[in-house]
Amino acid sequence: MSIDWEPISHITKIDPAEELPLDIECLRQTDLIIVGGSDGVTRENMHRTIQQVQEAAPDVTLLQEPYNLDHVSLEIAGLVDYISIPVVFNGDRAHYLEKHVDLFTEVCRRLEESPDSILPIEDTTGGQHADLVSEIASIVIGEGYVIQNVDSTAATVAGVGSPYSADQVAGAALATEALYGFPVFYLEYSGTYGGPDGVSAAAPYLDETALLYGGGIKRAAQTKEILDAGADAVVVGDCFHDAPDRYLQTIP
Ligand code: 1GP
Repeated sequence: MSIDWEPISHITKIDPAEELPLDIECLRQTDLIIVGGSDGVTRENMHRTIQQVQEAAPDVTLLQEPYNLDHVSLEIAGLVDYISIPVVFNGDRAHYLEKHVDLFTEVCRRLEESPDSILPIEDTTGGQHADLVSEIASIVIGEGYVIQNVDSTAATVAGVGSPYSADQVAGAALATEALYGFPVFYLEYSGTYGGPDGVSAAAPYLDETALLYGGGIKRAAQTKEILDAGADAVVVGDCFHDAPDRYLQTIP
């Protein structure tokens, strides 16, 4: 099964290291929820947050965005619909290629020990790797990711030195779909509103791949501006944690 992006225009990103608002039933009004963060996230706060969110909005598609393999467990994976892995194009090498080779090397190691030790996949095949691989591929999603706010924690953690130009954003978008085949391209301005220019640059180069914009969305007019520029969905993070009333206004 893959995500049907057609009805999805508003995504809420929840940081497990931050407090949840007192009332989180408003999450039933968003179209998709991502739980993840790059600072202060532990397996415990990840698990707790995912449990609370899943109970509050059981019908909303739920993605876990782990920062490293410590955040992945059978219990957590059993509560979410997908595990999404950011591939930060403008991050440093340690957070791009090496990180993913390390991550999947560890997945292979654990699968050799016991196929269901890390992901909720059923080994009904006596350890036929081809079937295990296809089950893993149905759970794990790759996200082509560009971080444009170099002052954000996400940029620091991923070793992002400078933002991409509009031409580079377009190239990264095209590579995401045409080369990597990831279902998501995520333009990330975490903590600051970046405006529609990057979205306008990327949108013509994406067809099957969903174009997500995140960063500084606090008003309905910003959601509209980003969607009008060609994004499939806006991602709202800080506003959900800091101002739940205003957050509701960001939902189209
Ligand atoms: C962060 O892109 C998301 O990963 C959302 O950004 O927190 O600024 O809303 P904000």
